[in-house]
Amino acid sequence: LRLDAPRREEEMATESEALLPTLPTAGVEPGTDGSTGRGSRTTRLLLASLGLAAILAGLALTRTTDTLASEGTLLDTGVDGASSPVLFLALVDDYTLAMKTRAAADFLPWEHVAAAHQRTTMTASCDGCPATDLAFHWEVDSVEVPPASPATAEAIWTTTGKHSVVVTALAGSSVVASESFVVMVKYVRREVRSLTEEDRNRFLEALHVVYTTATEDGSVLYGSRYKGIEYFVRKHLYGAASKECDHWHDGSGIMTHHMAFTLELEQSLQAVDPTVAMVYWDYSTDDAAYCAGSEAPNCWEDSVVHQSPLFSDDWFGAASPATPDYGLVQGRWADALVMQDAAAYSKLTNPYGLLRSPWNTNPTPKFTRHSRVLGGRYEPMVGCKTWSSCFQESTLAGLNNCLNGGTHGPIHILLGGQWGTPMNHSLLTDPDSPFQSVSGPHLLLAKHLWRFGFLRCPESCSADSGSDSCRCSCPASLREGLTAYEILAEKTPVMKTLAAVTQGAITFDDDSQRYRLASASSPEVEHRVWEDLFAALCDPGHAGEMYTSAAPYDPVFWVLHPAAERVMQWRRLVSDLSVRDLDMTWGYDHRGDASDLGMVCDWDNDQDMPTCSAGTCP
Ligand SMILES: [Cu+2]
Repeated sequence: LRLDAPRREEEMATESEALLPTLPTAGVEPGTDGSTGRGSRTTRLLLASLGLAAILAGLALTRTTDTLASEGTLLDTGVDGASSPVLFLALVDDYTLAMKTRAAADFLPWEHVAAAHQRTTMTASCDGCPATDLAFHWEVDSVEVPPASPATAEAIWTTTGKHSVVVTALAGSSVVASESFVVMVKYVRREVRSLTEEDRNRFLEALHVVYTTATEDGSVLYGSRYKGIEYFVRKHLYGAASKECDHWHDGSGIMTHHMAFTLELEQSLQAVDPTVAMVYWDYSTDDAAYCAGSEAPNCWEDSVVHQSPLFSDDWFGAASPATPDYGLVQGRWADALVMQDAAAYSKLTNPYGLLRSPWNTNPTPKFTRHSRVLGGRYEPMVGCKTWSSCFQESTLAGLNNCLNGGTHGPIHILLGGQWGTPMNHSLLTDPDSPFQSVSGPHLLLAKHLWRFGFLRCPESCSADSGSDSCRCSCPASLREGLTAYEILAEKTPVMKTLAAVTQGAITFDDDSQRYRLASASSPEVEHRVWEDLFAALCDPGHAGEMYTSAAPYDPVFWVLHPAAERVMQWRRLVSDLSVRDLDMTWGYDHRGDASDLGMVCDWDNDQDMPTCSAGTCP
């Protein structure tokens, strides 16, 4: 896991100074003073990697306001320590007030925590001070701050890291107590619905800039940490659409890759607008609100798509646009386009030169979404039940698996969808077909055939060629006499998944060591069905971006993964607090998920076909 090349300490400090203006002052947004930015970049990296921001935002704490204050460090006021009055400081902002939480919870190592760029009210109280004529004097990072009321003052910290607040209690003109407090300032990641409208808009506006301003132009405007969306999509394509295997999703890298990737985007957003932090989408809330917590298979299309505020025009746009190409044409993202003529920029493009998966032969330059998969509705909504099952995991390896296929994979499929295959749909989508359940993983299995070399996609298609002539297929010449059965069961592990998902329609016969079709009346019938199934898998058709290796083109991509990160960090904390153990041995439980190939295909030979062998994708 490497975010960028190691750099000298001075360079890092300079960069953080440029990006993170320092000098917090009460109630006033400070200018770019740049005096003490050192260390804040490191702090932010650490913060995000630990996921503490998400925890700050997400954990339900029930501290009440009477426990908000805490004691500071006594300064020498010349008063005898034994009878000295004691000062307390409490910090709240609009978010912590609304959540009825204290900014620092018991499991954080800092007594006082404030959110970066939030107007924070500091309240002083004194135990043992005279009750009459009491006033407080405030200093934030050595700068005097006027009081907002007799016992309060305000601050807006614009740099992360440690800051100082000195509170002095005065009775008339004499000092009765003075104490110094350390305040730790952090970016806080919050649930998209819990943000104020103003904060949500700032986040979405910064994200929109990333989608509509190329890296080259944006880095001039916003500095070197700015990256445009094409940078992120290419990176994700190189990881996930590599022909040898999926480096980002088929193993324990799933969480580390996506956490670092999300952090990189967050830093690009902060180059545009330093007040924003990453936002997460807790979709179990939608399952509770619109599916009654049932995780019902039809609820996505029937309810969530229409009712969730996520998919309003000024948030993330329609979840299933009713346009001919399923592209978004209205709302905030209407002008967000997939990069065209991308061959000079990326070694992976689709045949039209669009920066999307090579096997996704969709010619539209818009990013697309469809609420159905090959005409059917198969993936259930993910709710609290499924998240809770992840929480029960007792090993990090199990958690890595659960946070991959179980909880976040279905959302990619639900939002992206798949359509436009000319094949015999009824084999997969007919309610009476024993292969109905193959629709869901169809695309994943087609991708396996692509990696094994049986499925080929055109290198290029001209803009005026219709989509019927620009399709992937399994050329007969590459089969070299192999039957569909041999390809599915012996040359590739596809039949294993087919047997698993069809639940009894395909069985393995120990005597003959062959897969059998339970309903086949003769070997000829069985042979024909294998050929039909193979043919059905030989065209991925078109898929919405979220269901592809170009998924970052859909802005929802970015709010999906922090939800998994949050649960992982929560689970780790629960273990740290000795509430429930988690074996932190690094690893991944391979559980036969359809996307988990478990093999690596070597294309660096001089053959037409790759050499594939069992292995973990590096
Ligand atoms: Cu994902």
